[in-house]
Amino acid sequence: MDLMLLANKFNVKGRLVTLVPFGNGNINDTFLAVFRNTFTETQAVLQRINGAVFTNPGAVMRNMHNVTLHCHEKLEADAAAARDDRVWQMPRIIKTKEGADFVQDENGDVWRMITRILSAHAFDTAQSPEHALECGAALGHFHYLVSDMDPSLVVNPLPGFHVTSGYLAQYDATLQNEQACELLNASMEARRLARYIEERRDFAVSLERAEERGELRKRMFHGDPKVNNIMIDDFTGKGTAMIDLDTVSAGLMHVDVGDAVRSICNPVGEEETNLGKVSFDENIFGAFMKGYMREAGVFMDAADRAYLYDAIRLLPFELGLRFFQDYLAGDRYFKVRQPGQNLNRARVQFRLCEAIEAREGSIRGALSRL
Ligand code: GN1
Ligand code: MG
Repeated sequence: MDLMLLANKFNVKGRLVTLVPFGNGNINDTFLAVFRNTFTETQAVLQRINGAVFTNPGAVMRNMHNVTLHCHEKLEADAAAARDDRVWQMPRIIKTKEGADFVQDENGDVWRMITRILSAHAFDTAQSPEHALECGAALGHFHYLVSDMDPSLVVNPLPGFHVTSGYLAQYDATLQNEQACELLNASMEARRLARYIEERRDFAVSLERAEERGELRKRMFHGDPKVNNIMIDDFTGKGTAMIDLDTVSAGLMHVDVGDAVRSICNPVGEEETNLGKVSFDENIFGAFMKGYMREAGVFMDAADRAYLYDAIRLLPFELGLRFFQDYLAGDRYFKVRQPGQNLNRARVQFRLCEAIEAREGSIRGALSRL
């Protein structure tokens, strides 16, 4: 279906004047739609849910419906009570003219439209300690928002998501494939990364074991709180919204903290090719954790705190493993613009994991002072 026709199926006032690719997502296709009338304009985000990744896009939309319903009610009650120093926001689903939450095209692909958070931007890297603090506050506030949501209102949108043992199993299965072995043997860097994984197999299941022992428990989490999913107000510099709600479901808060930290504390971001520039910025880390604890510290007990370091070390390892497995499997999951991009992304995440391991004492020290 023509994209313009598709965008016009949603119930937005005004005439559609532009539709342009938008954002840097690795999974879904995203466009900015601008609708104008005589006096003003409406900007909205049109997205195709990647059906190869999210095999049940209808469930993703039902989750989003229930999560936004819960959070919007809470946000409005808090705003009415003037609880906060700012207006916290969350995107809303824009219904179709027929009143549905999404449109299905002739290929069976699911398209949705959501409101754009205006006068705010997200960044691919941390801009300053103040920015990192606001990212922490935004994630902490999000955890507060979903903390009293009934987890049975959401289904697991992506079975296996953030189950590191499952990613290891998938990696092992990929290595049984002849083409994957060829790719592995063709590059010294790939073989180095494979050794890197072997040395960390025991550690990789640390959070899963803690959950099995009952030390950690699943709550509602975001699932993908990387820095460019955190909107910052253009006028005040404060965090205002968490976006990309596809993976909001039951999970460990630790995973969110680890994932946000891995994306915020590496100053050069996920696509750097010079590993010498990849590092773990402890100053940025301290600021992020301060903002996070301010909003979500009350949800953490001693066991939760005891596993924060493992989460911070694990998430770059897990994402590196996912990128590397996808490289060996022929780039089926994460979108690539050039060959070898997923291999490079894995190099960056493993380098970051190494930087974290080298600073273990100091990171644990900072965590114990929170
Ligand atoms: C994917 O699409 P995007 O960029 O928001 C991925 C995350 C990764 C991230 C790495 C559903 O998120 O888990 O951390 O890429 N999302 C999914 O950039 O797999
Ligand atoms: Mg995402």
